[in-house]
Amino acid sequence: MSELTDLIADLKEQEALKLVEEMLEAGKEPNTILSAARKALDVVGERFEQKYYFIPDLIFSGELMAKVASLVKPKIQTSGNEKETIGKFLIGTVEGDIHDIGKDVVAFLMEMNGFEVKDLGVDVPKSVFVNATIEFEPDIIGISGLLTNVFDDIRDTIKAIDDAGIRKNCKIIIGGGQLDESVRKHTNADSFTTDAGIGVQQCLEWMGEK
Ligand code: B12
Repeated sequence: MSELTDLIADLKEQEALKLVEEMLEAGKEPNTILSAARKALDVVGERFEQKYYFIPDLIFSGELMAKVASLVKPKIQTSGNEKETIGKFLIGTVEGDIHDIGKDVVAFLMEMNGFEVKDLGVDVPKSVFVNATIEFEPDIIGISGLLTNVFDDIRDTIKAIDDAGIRKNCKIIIGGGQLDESVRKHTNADSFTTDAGIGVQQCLEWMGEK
């Protein structure tokens, strides 16, 4: 594990944020920093499962991750904000799930890569996804879900979009740390990812195909 991963996993806020600033000053890639931070949150999750960390620690780690992301974002902004809009991206965290840090990272990166983004927030009912799809007419819909017990809600959301007859003009990508190909199949999404950068590449590819 990197030093940054260790510091965040141990919830050492001041030291972690100082190190992020130093890494940015030294020219470290923003994505390297974000992925080291994400690894740390996996460790936090494991410690939570082992009952070594508790809910307040999860909350604290989430806040720390959000602070890291806000330090890193301006560096990403300077490297690609002059592009024209290349498509519309609708995103939200599925009903039953309130995790939003990963979703916010994706929304930000998509915007930086030229997408017009509409963010529906967290705990989004399927009817809200359907109505927003009708109104916003996205090229791509992103659904975030981190809890294994919301996989059926993701499937139901995608089914509702299908049933409304509005899926033919858009692709659907799902994202979250617990996802894999079997969940993609179960939910009938077009693609899945556990990594925002890969998700953005997939979306850019889709826009190239259009
Ligand atoms: C922080 C945290 C919280 C915070 C969330 C704060 C917030 N504002 O989001 C709080 C304290 C609220 C929380 C609550 C809970 N949590 Co929680 N939480 C986490 C933790 C530690 C980190 C999540 C995180 O932000 N990661 C960092 C981000 C950047 O990573 P990410 O979300 O995976 O996103 C990346 C990719 O997945 C991808 N991505 C994500 N979404 C999307 C969407 C699209 C379209 C795309 C393209 C890509 C993409 O891009 C991101 C960047 O690369 C995880 C552990 C983990 N390893 O994920 C547990 C974890 C997700 N939580 C867990 C649990 C159990 C809960 C609770 C049920 C606990 C409880 N008993 O109350 C509640 C559920 C509340 C609810 N209804 O949603 C479990 C889920 C286990 C499971 N199998 O379902 C985990 C895995 C911890 C664990 N190992 O036990 N949690």
